Amino acid sequence: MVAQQLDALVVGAGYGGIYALKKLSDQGLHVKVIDAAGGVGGTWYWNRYPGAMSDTESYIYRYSWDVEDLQNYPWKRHYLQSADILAYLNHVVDRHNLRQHVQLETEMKSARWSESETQWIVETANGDTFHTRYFIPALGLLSKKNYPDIPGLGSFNGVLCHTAAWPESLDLSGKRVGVIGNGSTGVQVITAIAKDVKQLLCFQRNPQYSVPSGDRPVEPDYRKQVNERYDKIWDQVKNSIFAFGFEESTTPAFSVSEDERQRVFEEYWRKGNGFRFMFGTFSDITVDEQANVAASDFIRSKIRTIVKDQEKARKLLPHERYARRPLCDAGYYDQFNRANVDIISLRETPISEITATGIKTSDGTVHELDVIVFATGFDAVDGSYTRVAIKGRNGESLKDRWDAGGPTSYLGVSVPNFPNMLMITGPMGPFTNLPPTIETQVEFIADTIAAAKRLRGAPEGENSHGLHKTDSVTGNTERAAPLIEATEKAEEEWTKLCDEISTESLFRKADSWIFGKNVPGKKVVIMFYFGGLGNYRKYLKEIVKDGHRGFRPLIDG
Ligand code: NA7
Repeated sequence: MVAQQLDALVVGAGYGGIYALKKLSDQGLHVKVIDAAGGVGGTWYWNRYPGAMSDTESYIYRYSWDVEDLQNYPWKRHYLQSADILAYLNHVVDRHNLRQHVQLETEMKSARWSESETQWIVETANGDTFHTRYFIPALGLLSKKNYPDIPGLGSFNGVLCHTAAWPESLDLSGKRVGVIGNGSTGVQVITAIAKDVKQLLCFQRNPQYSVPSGDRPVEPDYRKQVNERYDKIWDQVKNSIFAFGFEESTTPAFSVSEDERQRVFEEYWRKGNGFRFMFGTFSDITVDEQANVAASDFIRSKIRTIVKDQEKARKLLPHERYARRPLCDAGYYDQFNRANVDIISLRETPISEITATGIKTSDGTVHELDVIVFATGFDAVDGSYTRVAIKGRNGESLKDRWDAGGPTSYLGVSVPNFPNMLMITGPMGPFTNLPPTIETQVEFIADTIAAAKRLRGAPEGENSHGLHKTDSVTGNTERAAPLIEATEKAEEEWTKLCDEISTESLFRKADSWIFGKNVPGKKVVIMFYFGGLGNYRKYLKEIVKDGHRGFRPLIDG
């Protein structure tokens, strides 16, 4: 098959990939997006289980750059279901005439840097080869499924599925269903299917804290107010920490009276949203043990009140710190008041095996099931990258590099020895509502490419690395823009900064995917920048002002 020559190949057609395609095409680059999926949507294409919902409010779970579309595109509820998000992203692709540049059902198999050609050679499972100056992985944080290695997995005679590969035709009505896992996904799927199934058994290892989402229909007046304030809204979002559209609290939990503390918790419980409850109530829930206990106690008291069966309530009560990614739901705890829904504590009776007819726990019981749902999450962040063979200078493998030193990067964007590989949401990017961070990174990448391109005419000897490129398809040699590549020192300092910022965080003490603790054998390391989107954006601005500090020289001294 003939190799295709591109300026930029974007891998992944989610929020990041779609915007990168638009932005880089607008800059005059010849760009293509490939995706293994049969449609655009990225994470949302795959996660189509019942109840799949973004827990960022609708008005900011979208792009900020299409001002006209912001005013007109409809959203009916305060939160978007996966189908709404897919419809929105398809709408954006069509509205901006991008579909012609998206090649679906095309899985990247490998990407290799060619020093002689100064470009990337990307091969796909279909047998396509792309030669591209810029390689833009937009692979998502949550794309490689975590399928626990439970004995007997292959012996089950019923339907077995992971939430991130939901069979479209699966009808659960009248079925006996077991759900393993109760993170964000498990809580959503359990809440959505409980009313339809004959029996629902929830296999729970560690109970988590969930607060109401506050989802409800959008009133016309609310929409009008949002439309009128959109500029201010984005300004606030992009300068905040978590980019969730609320002001993060600056009040420590114990700087107010007990009555006031309870009043605030109650107010935020009623408003809804997990992030707002964790970070909008008080400033120190995730850094101060006493404040954390106060918030946990409040949620535990709610669980005790909602769940009528005290044995079920006992099993559902979280015992860890409230320090994982905060969850919210559309009535999760209420589902346990249904006679057909029960909770199995895997701390008391762990799964011993999966049998032909169901799940066997350590007490010898075989829980008979028709369907087993794995809501067991992802090999998150770096897992999206290390499952494909990505090789930089001198054939260095990204997987080997990250296996040895942890999944590091500069700014979540660039890795030394992987020139012109510019990641969207790579490891060490901001921990936030993602669309605004994705936009920030795409704009930074596009501006950096533009800056490099402006140097194409720089005199010989300056910024000399990679200044000549040979088009492997046409054979022509021409002056090329300098390569974009973080220095080892910059990566080291950024990693150190990310680590230092998270030192105080109680998140470090929880066994969640945020630090890679959910996958057995995975290195436990910081994988995010916890300094907030506002600070990240300031940092990027300063870097650009300093001539792309931390990158091998892009701008003349
Ligand atoms: P999560 O948050 O990683 O949750 C996975 C759940 O699966 C969690 O309850 C785990 O229990 C459970 N799990 C994982 N492995 C096992 C085994 N071997 N046995 C029993 N239970 C297991 O993934 P989600 O998909 O819910 O959410 C990921 C992100 O997607 C979320 O944060 C949002 O950003 C969207 P554990 O608690 O570890 O004991």
